[in-house]
Amino acid sequence: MKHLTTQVAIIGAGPSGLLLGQLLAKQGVDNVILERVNGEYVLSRIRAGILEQGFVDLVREAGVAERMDREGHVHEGVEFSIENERYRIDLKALTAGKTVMCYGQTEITADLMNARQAAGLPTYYEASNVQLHDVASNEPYVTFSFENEEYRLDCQYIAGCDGFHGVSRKTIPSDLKKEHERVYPFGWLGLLSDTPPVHDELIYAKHSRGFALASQRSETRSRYYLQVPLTDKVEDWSDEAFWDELKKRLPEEVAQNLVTGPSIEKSIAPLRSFVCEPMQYGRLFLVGDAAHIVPPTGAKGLNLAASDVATLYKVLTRAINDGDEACVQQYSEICLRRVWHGERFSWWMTNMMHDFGDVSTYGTDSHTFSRFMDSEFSYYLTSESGKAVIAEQYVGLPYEDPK
Ligand code: RFL
Ligand code: PHB
Repeated sequence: MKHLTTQVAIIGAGPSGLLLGQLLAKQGVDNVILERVNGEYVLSRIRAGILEQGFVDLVREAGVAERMDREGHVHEGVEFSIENERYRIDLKALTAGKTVMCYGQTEITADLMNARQAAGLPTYYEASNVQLHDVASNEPYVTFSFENEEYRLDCQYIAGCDGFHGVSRKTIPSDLKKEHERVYPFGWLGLLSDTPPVHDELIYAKHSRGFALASQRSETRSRYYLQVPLTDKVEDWSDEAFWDELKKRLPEEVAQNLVTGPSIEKSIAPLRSFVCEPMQYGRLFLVGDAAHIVPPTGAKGLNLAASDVATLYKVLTRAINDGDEACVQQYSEICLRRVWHGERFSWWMTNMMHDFGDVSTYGTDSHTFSRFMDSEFSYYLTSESGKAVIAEQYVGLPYEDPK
């Protein structure tokens, strides 16, 4: 058994783990990251594209913003459509100047990986059988296997940044946590292509054939999504079938401009709302997808991970550098307040924009529910105060500082 020691053991090298590691290191706090898969695999997962101002500021604070500031695109507005009707929400005007940044999760992750490597900070990729021990004590530790050797990592705190299927959340005894979950009766089929985006801002399309989203990564790379039944498989969808269906769901005048091409990546993601309460157990803190999942309709998943990271790095720095150990007790409450707002917004946008078919919801039959949602969506998109409500949440609610 090899012995290692650090101040913070971080489980998972996704965006949460890497950003936390970078911010802690900047404050002089030692950390080691353990990741189950290899770096290329982490970078092959095509996910988020929209970063809130709070996230952008945090990446700048971590000193890793150079490429994001050069290559990312600031979006001052976002579009929604209902069949052929288009509605623009002027984010900047409705939020006193706030905007979002279009820059892929893959790019942020690559930037953080490079910065970590350049700083010589330790990351164990392909670490298997990661297990957390004595997390409720003052001397927690983690064991794992790496290159056919067994390791023990002693630490002061553990950050569980290992996503929804990770090991950290499972370490919290079931009688001490409450898990809230809603699984939706459909998924999103995503396609990435080296084609120019169909529009310079995102378009979220509500359509009788189902939801669609026109997103982007750069002037030459597009990301599109279609709502699909959970029974569909990626193999069922040729590129041609995808483009045909997308054209039907986007407003006609937009669809006319769609440039199609071969897909670089295609995958189906199930949609889920999930929260684990509390997000802390002893010296273990859950961060990002390990603690909560949102359906992607509000572009909130990665952004909620970032606000958890902002809170955790501040309380851990105070506990470790200033000896203020009581400070960490605020972590879960601060995070959960913002998480529930993001959960509610994502759930609401998902309800308003998707076709729930014949699934009856909230005590109404499916037809009535669908009418309520049609009415709610068109009301919010045509009322100035309604648009302001969407804009305020889309750009992201403020972060709360620890006391
Ligand atoms: P991740 O990215 O899942 O990383 C967790 C890491 O932990 C590793 N791991 C382990 N390591 C060691 N031992 C174990 N036992 C381990 N088990 C797991 C994993 O290999 C992995 O590397 O979680 P993190 O860092 O919290 O980041 C969360 C984000 O990835 C996620 O919230 C977003 O991608 C959600 N999301 C979006 N968020 C936004 O804010 N804006 C968007 O526009 C947006 N679009 C999306 C999205 C997610 C999507 N999918 C596929 C779920 C679009 C899609 C389609
Ligand atoms: C994306 O570009 O992948 C994306 C953008 C906005 C969303 C979800 C996904 O709401």
